[in-house]
Amino acid sequence: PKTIYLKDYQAPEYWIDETHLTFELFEDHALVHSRLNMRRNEQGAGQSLPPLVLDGQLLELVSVALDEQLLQAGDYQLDEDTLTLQPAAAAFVVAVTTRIEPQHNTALEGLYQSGKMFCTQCEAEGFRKITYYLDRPDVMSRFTTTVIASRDYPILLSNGNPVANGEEKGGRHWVTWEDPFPKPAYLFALVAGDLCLIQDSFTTMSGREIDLRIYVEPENREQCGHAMDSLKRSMRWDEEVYGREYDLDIFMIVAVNDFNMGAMENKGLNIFNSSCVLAHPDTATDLAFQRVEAVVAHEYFHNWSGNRVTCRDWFQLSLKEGFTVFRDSQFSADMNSPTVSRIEHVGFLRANQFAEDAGPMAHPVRPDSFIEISNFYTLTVYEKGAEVVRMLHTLLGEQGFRQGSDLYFERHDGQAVTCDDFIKAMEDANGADLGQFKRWYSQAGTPRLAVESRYDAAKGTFSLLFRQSCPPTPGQSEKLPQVIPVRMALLDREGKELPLQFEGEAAPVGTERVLAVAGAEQVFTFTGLTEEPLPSLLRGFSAPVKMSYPYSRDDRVFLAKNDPDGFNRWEAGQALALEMLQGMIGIHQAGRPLLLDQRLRDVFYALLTDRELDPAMVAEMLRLPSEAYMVEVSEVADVDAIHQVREWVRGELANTLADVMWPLYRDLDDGAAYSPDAGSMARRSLKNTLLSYLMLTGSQDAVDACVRQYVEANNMTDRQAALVCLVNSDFEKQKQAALADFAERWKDYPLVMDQWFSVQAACALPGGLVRVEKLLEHPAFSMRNPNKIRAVIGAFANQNLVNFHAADGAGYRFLAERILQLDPLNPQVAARLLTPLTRWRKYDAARQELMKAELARIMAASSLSPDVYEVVSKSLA
Ligand code: B3K
Ligand code: ZN
Repeated sequence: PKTIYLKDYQAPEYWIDETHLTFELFEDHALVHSRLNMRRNEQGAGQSLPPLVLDGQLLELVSVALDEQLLQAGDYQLDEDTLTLQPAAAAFVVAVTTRIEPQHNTALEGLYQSGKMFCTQCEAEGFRKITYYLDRPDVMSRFTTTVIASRDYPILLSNGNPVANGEEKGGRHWVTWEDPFPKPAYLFALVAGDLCLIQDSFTTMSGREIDLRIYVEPENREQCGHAMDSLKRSMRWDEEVYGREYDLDIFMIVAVNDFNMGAMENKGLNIFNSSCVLAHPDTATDLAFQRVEAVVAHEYFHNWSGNRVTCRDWFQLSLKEGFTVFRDSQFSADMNSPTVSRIEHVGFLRANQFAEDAGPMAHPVRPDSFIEISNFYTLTVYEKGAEVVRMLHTLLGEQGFRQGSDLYFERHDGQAVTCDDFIKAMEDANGADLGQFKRWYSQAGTPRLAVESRYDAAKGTFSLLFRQSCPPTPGQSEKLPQVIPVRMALLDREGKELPLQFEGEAAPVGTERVLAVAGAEQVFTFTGLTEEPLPSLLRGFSAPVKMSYPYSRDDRVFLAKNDPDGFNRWEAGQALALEMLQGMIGIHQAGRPLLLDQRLRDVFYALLTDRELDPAMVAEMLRLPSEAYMVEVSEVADVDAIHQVREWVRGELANTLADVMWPLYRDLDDGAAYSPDAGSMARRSLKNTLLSYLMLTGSQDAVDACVRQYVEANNMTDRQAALVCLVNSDFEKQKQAALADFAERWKDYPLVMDQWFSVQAACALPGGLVRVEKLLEHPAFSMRNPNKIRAVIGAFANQNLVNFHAADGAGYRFLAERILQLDPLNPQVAARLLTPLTRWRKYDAARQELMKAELARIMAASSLSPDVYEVVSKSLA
């Protein structure tokens, strides 16, 4: 496999002005006829015409013609990944027919069959599995697509608007679609199937009426309301917040069961994993509802940040992904509680992206090189990329950021551009210099920010001293300082924010500031302080860094109770719990008895007894730091100790606070009719958090309440929460009854069965591997369906840390075997499953050896995909 470098980028030799495609779909194959109107790229053109090198993979070439002349074998060159022709003029027409077999496409890239429907997935380089093409994002073309299929596929879709249709002999029919917007091939889409339509409409800000369509298999008809509603809210939001209006007359979403990721933003025809479209209170949890809302918004927002303005090359992926994740997180914050939504994002980022940054696959937001681009749809490109855009928003302010995004869209509409172009628009619109800020795109690794303070009572000054550094990552041993925005306030003894006045300022300005820390060391001094303040730093997690400040435990307790900034209240509670847990892990490892610091219990008591607080926020604060995050912050992670100590603390809290938890649980468990609004979701969230604590008391009352909640629930959130508690308990009889009932009730609902699988695969009780191997035998499991693989194998390897990391290495061996089995079928999903094995440096010497041995075993297998090869070889390097 070959490494591709950003520094080698060259503009294409040819453009494709028009792309005419005709698909003939049959039961055992498909014929793809393309007609490409091509033109030499004049930029840098010399005298002679260079050869035209088209990308193509796994294609059977049927015929190729140049300017209507059929070519003979000697007239072109055919290699494994390319078709090379020699044009004779600067403008010409290429016509190619290829034969493909969507029925046998298990990689789910290109044109494939999912159940009984045909669909496509082209990003990043899937279009070359459909026909020979210049499959790169900077080649943008106007597409006209005709789909011909049997009447068994009544719905035939592609990008743009339908312009013609008709009948053919033999019960076949056709539809022609025309997309007026030039686009790269990765945004091409086609769907054929027997689908039912859910239709609605949206009037844009300029008064245009858009036809909104969701296509699903008939049995899912009742589960589309939430996606449609989310779509309409996204469209309105993008108009209001970014001034972006939808451009085509139709917007379509299609749900498919077999899909490698969440969804895909194809122009005018988004194709979704059914898990990100379908949602009904009986079958989907509140979290699933929120995910549908976020993914629908994300794909819709791509219409501007991705489609109208796209990427020049795949190294720029974060240009569209980081920006679009930022946009969808702003949207989710506006639709739900902003603080809780930020807490969830940050928790996810710190447990997962920080681990990626610390591992062998660490790479900058804009990578310098890759072997397989599919491996770079990462948390770094998406989530850290979104944090980088968020920092720009923080530094430039709401208005400055909007001016920058307006300029970006206006300047680059219809173009394929780079991250530098994005930054340039932000600079030009604000008269700002973001030269140093741009290091966020080129340097990998999570920066450390060590903060100290000094109070001078005589002068009334308070100084904050910042020191930043960033650990080495593969290929980058030295790092330069980055611009780190620190949103902060100073609090007095009551927790009130003090007026902020820098040394040299005439008067205080506001009570919250953003400090732009740019140097390796930098001091900020505030004046006019008559007592020593307590700083509230990095509010809202204003930069993706690991910050430290020498807070005492009492400071943290104070902040957890009093910081006016909700995010930092949560953060203080988490830091307090984390510090205690880490101390106790040492004690546990030394074989000494555990004792709980009463200050954590006191914070919990305050949360449980203050009925004024937002229940969603209380639920977040009652949650201890996740095991994954505790692994991430460990020098050497002892997963058994992490699990045992964390569960012990949860048990202690439950036992000593059961008296206040019970009345609150009963209050919240009020039998109210189901409602999907944010307030009701918040109450369910707190209720179910309490249930999971109460179950740890092991009392009969608790298991009775849990069983009753399971049986009487009028929604999936409550039912699934009760199931999770039972599965993780020792109440064998009740557990088996609930599992059996659940499977019987939902056996015809694949997405609900995914939940049934993952609840069990993630269960930390002993014997996890045996249970998981049994799940693989279940008739509802399939190695061909990515959702099932994630629900069983993914949940086991990523969430079930004690069982996956069993000391005998059986969990590692199991995962390696599944990866080797999956790689020939679906390399993208196989490569993703490797993630937990890439983290071997986090564990003790014995486990490191076992994990590396499995990686080496995979490496030794013959004919690995480039996807798996890249991750394994980099992990062993
Ligand atoms: N842009 C797609 C990702 C495609 C990944 C293919 N390997 C989904 C999204 O980010 O919206
Ligand atoms: Zn995206």
